[in-house]
Amino acid sequence: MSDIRHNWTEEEIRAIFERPLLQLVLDAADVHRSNHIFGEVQISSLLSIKTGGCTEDCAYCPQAARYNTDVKVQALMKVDEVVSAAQKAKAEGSSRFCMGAAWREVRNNRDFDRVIDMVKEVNKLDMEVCCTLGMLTPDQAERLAEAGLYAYNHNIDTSEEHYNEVITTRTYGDRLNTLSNVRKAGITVCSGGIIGLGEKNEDRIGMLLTLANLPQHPESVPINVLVPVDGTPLGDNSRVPFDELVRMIATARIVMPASAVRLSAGRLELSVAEQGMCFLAGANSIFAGDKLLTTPNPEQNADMEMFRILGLKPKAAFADGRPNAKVKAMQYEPS
Ligand code: SAM
Ligand code: DTB
Ligand code: SF4
Repeated sequence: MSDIRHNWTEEEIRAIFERPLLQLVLDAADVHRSNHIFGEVQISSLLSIKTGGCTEDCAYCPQAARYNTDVKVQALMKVDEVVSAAQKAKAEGSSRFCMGAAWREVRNNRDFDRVIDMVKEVNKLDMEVCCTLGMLTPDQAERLAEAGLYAYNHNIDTSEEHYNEVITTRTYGDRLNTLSNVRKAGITVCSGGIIGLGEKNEDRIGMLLTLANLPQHPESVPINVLVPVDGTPLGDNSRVPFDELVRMIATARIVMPASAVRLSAGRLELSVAEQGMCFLAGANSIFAGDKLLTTPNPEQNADMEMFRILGLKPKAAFADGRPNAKVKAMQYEPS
């Protein structure tokens, strides 16, 4: 097992990031092998439970109301529809089910009550339940934890320096605050970002520095490649070259050795060989299913074929334990 460090310096991370690519991949593979079962990949499914019409101005996002995209606004789904989607995802091999809402933040209203019911029902399927609903207060995080939420996704997206070029309607500090509320409630943290937003290498290094120096590393670190969507301010951005994605994944693997690094949005444009190199470089999680939230993702058959070709195996649900139970038990243990 590698040392888990929270005192990385920018120079140290830059020195890793700038290694010759194949050397970097080999080093990341070593770290990966000593901390994880090599070839085991977590499969997570996404469902957009409330789509579009969002008040925020995230420049990459097709769901922001202010941009003219093809996304159709859809009100919060019904609980039974969500449960059916989760059952289908489980039957297709997913161990985690992530529900996303195009909200700035959670409000204490009937919609939140319904999300709580969704969490309870999906939890009964023995899947790891995840939500991404925007900003959360400590009380809301606590309610989600009590309902059985396993993970909460809230991305920092980029470096603090580049953040204001991409989003102006909420701050970097707001994001970190939500992550801290999630952590305190005993829910596992899923947080990463996007490459291809017009950031420099310094910003990619800065984002990894922020994540790697959190008091506890996020259990999952999604690395998304921007999916440029027509009508958004970043719709004309060019695609991130594949070697830059590999470099990002490998560096994340080395600085956060125990975390799951998720090869997230952008897989549709990658060949099996390119994805294979990402797995070699330490990626050990994917989003499966033919849709992410609103944009397409590889078909299930294509992913099954990729698993066969590369000799990958799906990771079972709760293989890392049930942290809600663990945290609660620790809290009540006599000292
Ligand atoms: N509204 C909530 C929020 O912003 O936290 C949850 C949903 S939001 C769509 C979740 C994440 O998806 C964003 O933080 C961003 O990292 C990612 N994302 C959104 N649009 C994307 C795109 N076009 N390409 C890649 N990633 C994207
Ligand atoms: C994450 O890091 N990526 C997912 C999930 N967390 C919520 C979302 C990707 C969205 C891609 C654009 C879309 O499909 O709308
Ligand atoms: Fe809204 Fe989330 Fe999209 Fe930002 S990323 S516009 S908060 S749905």
